[in-house]
Amino acid sequence: MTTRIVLLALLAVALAAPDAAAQGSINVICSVQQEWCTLIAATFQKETGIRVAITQKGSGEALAQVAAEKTNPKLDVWFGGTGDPHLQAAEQDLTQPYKSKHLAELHPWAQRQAEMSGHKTVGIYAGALGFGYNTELLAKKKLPAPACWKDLLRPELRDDIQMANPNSSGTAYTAIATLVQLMGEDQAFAYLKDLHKNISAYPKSGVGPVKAAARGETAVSVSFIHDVPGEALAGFPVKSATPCEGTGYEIGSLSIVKGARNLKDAKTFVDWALTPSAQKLGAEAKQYQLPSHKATPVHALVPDLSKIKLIEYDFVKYGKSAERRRLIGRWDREIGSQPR
Ligand code: S7P
Repeated sequence: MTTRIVLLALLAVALAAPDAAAQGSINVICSVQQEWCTLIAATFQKETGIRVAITQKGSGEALAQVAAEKTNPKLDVWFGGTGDPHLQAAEQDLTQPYKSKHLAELHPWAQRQAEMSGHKTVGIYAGALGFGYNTELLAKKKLPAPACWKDLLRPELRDDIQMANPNSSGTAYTAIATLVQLMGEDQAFAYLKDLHKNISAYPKSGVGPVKAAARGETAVSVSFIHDVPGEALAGFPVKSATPCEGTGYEIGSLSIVKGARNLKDAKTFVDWALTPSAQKLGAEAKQYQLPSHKATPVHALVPDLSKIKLIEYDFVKYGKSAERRRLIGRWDREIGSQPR
């Protein structure tokens, strides 16, 4: 009798919590914000029984880690972060092709990302670049909200703008590539030189500037605008705007590392991450990118990309390693290393 009760109890535990009967494990590097990373790891593990070891790093740093481990890969999957570095990883043969069974269910922009890379990466979300601004600081300065790139050059914003450092941040690289596409390269660098006078800091992480704007440490940030509603929900006086001249955008991506030791489970993770139920975890973690699966519910706080003046971002050109190296090298020489 006692033995039967114990066996039934064990069966109930196994059925209720698949992670109790874990089948395998994967190592994931995650380039969205920590709350989303933690939520996907816990949910995937609960639903599949596959354990997830997750590390959060920005896009540039994640690319550097995947490249450094090329001959001895420790990571299986790279989740999120701007699309350009995922394309660069594909070009450098750091990631491997995988066609998920959900590919055809994704928005065309997400499928295009996969095609462009020989299916070594795929789009999981999209989001537009713009500004975050602290409404109270701007009111104190009697300044209107920034509406155009040129507004960031106002002398009243001296030492009151933050943009991330493109060496570590995919967000900042997207900003530089956007300005180059909008203005032409020399003019974009002249603009960045002028902007430099108003920059108080170039933080490592792409979300650093908007968090600083939310907390009143800077008046304006150059940021993905989907990072703003989460800060406002947390009670900070912060809003977003997109530039009148036009702006760039990211296709946040998902890749399997070449030589992944847990390939079967990595593929299971990719299939899972492309489903609507996994993609809606982004909004549950208060991150408001546009999900790539057509059937994922779009949260009301996700910015409507059709209302934003988006440029025809050239992902092929700006997703090339040589172009990234060249533009960041020029930024380091002409901007980042210069006194303000
Ligand atoms: O908050 C999420 C997000 O804006 O951050 C990602 C970003 O690439 C990671 O930060 P870095 O700029 O430091 O690389 C974006 O992909 C994502 O939308």
